[in-house]
Amino acid sequence: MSPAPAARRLLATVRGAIQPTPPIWIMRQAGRYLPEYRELRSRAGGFLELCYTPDLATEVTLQPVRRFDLDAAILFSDILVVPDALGQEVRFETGEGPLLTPLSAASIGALRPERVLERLAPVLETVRRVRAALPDDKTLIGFCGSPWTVATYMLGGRGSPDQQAARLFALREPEAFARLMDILVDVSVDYLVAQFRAGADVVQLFESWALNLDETAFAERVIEPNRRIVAGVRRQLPDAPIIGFPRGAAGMIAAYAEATGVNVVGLDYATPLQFAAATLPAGLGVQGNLDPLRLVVGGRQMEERAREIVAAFRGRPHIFNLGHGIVPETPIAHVERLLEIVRGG
Ligand code: 1CP
Repeated sequence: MSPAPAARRLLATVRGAIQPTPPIWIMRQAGRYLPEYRELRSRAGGFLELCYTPDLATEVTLQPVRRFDLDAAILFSDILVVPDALGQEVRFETGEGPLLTPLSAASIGALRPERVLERLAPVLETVRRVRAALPDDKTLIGFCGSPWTVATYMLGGRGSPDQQAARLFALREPEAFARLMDILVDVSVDYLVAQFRAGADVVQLFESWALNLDETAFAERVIEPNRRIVAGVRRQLPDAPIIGFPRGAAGMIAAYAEATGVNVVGLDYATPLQFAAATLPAGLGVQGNLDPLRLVVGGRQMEERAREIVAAFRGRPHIFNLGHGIVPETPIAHVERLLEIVRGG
């Protein structure tokens, strides 16, 4: 883990500082809305090759920070490099999103957790190169997918609106499911510790599919595995700063924050501001939560809501962000305007 110069505003906020204006990064900030990303992507071959080529992945990580002077870089990679490194077949088809050969109870035993760090060595090399190239005042965010979210792809074979394949598997095959979650918890701990050691300042746990779960399932599949990851990382790196993003946690958000011990909880855009302010403990940091489509439309629809979000979280550690990933149609000028607003314009 790098030292924490006071000048790394975003890192200081994760550690509990309250800033005059919130630091900002943008979920999925490196991506197809940027012409420089599209240009490099067209030369790179496949998406996984891009993730596993440190030169190119470093360049793509730095692009949005350079263009917008954001407060943080986020490692350019994907949550599905972990199943790929475990030996499951993962493909990214243009326009289709990720496609995996779905696991069965029997094929879980064929996963190869002992090889994960070796296979993810190029990603860790990207972390080192980004940290070396990044200005000292910028925070570097590493990440992994949380076990339930990664498992929904491993079991369903693709993203799905209701995660039905994984939800049925977890109920029908509780032992095999628990084995899969144990594997994902263990490799995630090792992978995140390795990212910190390579130069990440903060890591984010992406639980993008925390929705559609009853409270029992949420406690077992979301809270408990994320808690184990946070505890496992901190056994090796006691003060490791961690952001948790349980998208769709709704009424379970305070329970998630308390039980996992994350420093900052990421709020999706459906989370009401006053509900978050009232239910989350006073000193806990929050991140979010502008609807990405307001950034597509811009103008009053974006500006008024952005100001409401800033106002609602004044007085607690707050990192400004979208409430989910930026979409490819987003005009660059709207991102520039959002930064002016968040920085007091
Ligand atoms: O061809 C392309 O350019 C592919 C588009 C793309 C990109 C740019 C994918 C495929 N992944 C990424 C990069 C990525 N993914 C980052 C890079 C860093 C940054 O933010 O700039 C990160 C953090 C992710 C994380 C990720 N991947 C999540 C969690 C965040 C979220 O949006 O909920 C998820 C769910 C994925 C899976 C995935 N990978 C790619 C796509 C299109 C998807 C979503 C598929 C689906 O809807 O199910």
